[in-house]
Amino acid sequence: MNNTSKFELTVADLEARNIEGACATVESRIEAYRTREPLANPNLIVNENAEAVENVGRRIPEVDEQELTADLLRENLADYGALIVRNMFSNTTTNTLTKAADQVITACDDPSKPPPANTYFNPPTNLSSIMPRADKELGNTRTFHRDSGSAMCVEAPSVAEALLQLYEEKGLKDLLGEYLGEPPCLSVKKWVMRRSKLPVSEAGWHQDGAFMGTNINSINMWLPLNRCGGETGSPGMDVVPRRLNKIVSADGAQFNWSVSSTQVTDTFADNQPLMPVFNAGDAFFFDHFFLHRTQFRTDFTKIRFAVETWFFGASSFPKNQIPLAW
Ligand SMILES: O=C(O)CCC(=O)C(=O)O
Repeated sequence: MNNTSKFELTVADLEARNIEGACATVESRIEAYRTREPLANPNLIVNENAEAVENVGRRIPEVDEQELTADLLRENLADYGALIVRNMFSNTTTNTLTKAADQVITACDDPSKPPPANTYFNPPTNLSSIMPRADKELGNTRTFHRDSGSAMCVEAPSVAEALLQLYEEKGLKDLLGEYLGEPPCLSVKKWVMRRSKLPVSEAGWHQDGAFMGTNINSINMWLPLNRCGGETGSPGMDVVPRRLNKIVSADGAQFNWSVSSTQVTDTFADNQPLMPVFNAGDAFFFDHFFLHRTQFRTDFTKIRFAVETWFFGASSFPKNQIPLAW
């Protein structure tokens, strides 16, 4: 990316944002998709009927921010299923986001005692009406996040709007639009701040397409906020380093959208999982076919914070993940 901006997200800037204004903006982003349906036959980046991609090596490629282009992203996802961009976000920005993630997740901890509206908590009023089964679905989604040590970014519209500004200043809106072939949108459910719970649960292998559907174009940017993965003592991600263009069977798995550890070991005998080391501010890109889980081992000692942002094509999105306009 040659137009990389030096934009930093500071706590002072974040907390100076207009709380009501941010909330109204996020509400209107959600409304923009209330009646909008995805195309029945979008032009898909990954074709499920294509021949399986030959394995090009057991690694996840890495580049610097300056090297990142939509073509490079496309080539690496086509060959390896993922790409790590090193040092994409500054320490100031990751420190601010760590505080934000901690505060947002804590604010969502006890639904019976919501805090007064503030920078880190002010959920849009249309969240329950936008969900397919209104309050039930919203309640289930929030319980799922609470149990997983995560919270939806839209619970804190000031944080959500600050993230969108950060991404736009970084040139990501244009770059991801070029990658997706049309402007990106985001999703209420799959835009998440994470604070890992220790110990980590083992049963987490999944491809996000298993519950989003596969008639979509997607790109996830997973942004670790502290050093993690490998032998760092803080959970990163376990990943199967290859391009997949189908959903792997859920046989023997805990959920119908997950994949058992035995299945991973047997199916990918030549492509055993990797556990990359990530630094705060790296960006890890992959799509809805990439097979991964929160890194599993029993001896983690350090919590890990992260922001997970899924982007979709403005007309090739999973309606069940509650799209919102960018
Ligand atoms: O943060 C994690 O540990 C899991 C993230 C994940 O599954 C995802 O980004 O799809």
